[in-house]
Amino acid sequence: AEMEKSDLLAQFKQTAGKVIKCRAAVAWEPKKPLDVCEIEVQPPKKGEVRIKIFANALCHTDIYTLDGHDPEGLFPCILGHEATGIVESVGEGVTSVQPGDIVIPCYTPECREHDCVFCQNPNTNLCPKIRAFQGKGVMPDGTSRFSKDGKTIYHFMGCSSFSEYTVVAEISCAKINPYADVNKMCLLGCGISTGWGAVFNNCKVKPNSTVVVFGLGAVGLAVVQAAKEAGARFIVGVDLNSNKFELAKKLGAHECVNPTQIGDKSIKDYLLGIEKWGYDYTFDCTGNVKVMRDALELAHRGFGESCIIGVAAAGHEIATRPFQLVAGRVWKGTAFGGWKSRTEVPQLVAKVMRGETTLDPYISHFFKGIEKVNETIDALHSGECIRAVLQISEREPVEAPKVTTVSSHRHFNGYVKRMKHFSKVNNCEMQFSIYIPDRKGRTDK
Ligand code: NAD
Ligand code: AHE
Ligand code: ZN
Repeated sequence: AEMEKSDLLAQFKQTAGKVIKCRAAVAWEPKKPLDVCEIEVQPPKKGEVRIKIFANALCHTDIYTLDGHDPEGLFPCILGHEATGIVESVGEGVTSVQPGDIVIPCYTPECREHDCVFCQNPNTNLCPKIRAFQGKGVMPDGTSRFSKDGKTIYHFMGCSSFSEYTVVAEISCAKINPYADVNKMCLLGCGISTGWGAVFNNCKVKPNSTVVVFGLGAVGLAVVQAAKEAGARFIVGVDLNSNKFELAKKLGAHECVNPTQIGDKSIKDYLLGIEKWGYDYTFDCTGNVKVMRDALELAHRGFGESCIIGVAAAGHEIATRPFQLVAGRVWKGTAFGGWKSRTEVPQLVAKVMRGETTLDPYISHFFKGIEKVNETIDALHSGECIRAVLQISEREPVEAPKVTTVSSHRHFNGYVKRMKHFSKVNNCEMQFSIYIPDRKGRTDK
């Protein structure tokens, strides 16, 4: 917290406990441009946190809800769920964050209670503590913190980050490194984390495996990037838009194919022409139920796994012949890549800050000012966009001590990492090596 300019913290002391009037992008009804207008944001209640938003990237799911495809979509609402911000004030009983902390609001919370069978299980992140309220567009006391001229505006996915200020539950608030680049790390609030986690957590992709990724938006590209990191030997990207192929190849795809450019062949026959028995892992990152079927049926006979990441429109259902599963294929899915949000999102931020992976290629568009919000939507529709980041408030620059990874080698059930940093004490760059043993399980991270 001491990292922020003291005048910002002083300003937060002034607004704490009071209604804040600020600008937000309101979705009054489906399929209409967002309306940037002044709203009122109530102070956080018990167990809640009010956040000043720095940056928000647009995810396809925001568009899906705006376009009226989400059975849980409520209007008017404030969309946005891929963001960074700074805690302005906290409600009663909040202990894990304080004003001045840099946070990523997460649509998947983590209550960490001893009797939460989900938080206590290392194999899932689906903490249900506030899920029903998130689906109804309200906070856990059943009411909204947003209004305009007395009219209630609903929350969205427990985040609503297309606003200068928002209120989220404490259990949805991942506190990250205060030196993090907030214009970049917002991407870890959804799409990229999801793609990485589908590979590392849900499928646990093995070295030397074969992978097909349908849909090369940010989510699919993150799957490609993670599959490459996991050591996959053959990664195929599939998209109707060939503009996506260059980046997919840069991130690790060995081959890219456009189903509209393979003559009369179906994409399934085309891909089975390369790997006769199918692929070890296939991922749907499109939300199209026909693609989901192809993805499942392209999983390897006997042991292939197909992971659904895409979100399908209301009323759409998946289908396949049960024989496909009898023949050993596994159909699974992911929510937020299986990451336990408050625990693991800060670790993903750290991984990026150490230079072990990168978010840079995903940011194809950057807009300054909330009034540009509809330009992020136009960008995502244009087919040229991977992620459009909207800077909602500028953060004072903070000077971070840089520690980056020089090399990382497997060594006796762990890694030896050589790191470098600039030592102010010695006034020169210095290197050191550390040995990090493997984690035994997700819970001892
Ligand atoms: P995006 O719109 O940026 O990318 C989707 C890509 O799929 C585009 O490149 C598009 O050309 C391609 N595509 C569409 N139809 C296709 C088809 N029939 N065959 C091949 N390619 C096709 O979207 P995104 O932000 O990357 O999100 C991808 C999907 O993942 C969306 O459905 C989104 O709602 C969902 N999502 C799910 C989670 C989760 O936790 N499960 C998290 C984030 C996003
Ligand atoms: N409201 C939709 C559900 C949408 C959905 O499946 N959402 C994904 C996240 S998309 C992020 O961009 C998810 O993780 N769902 C788990 C959850 O608890 O919502 C509907 O169909 O009702
Ligand atoms: Zn999303």
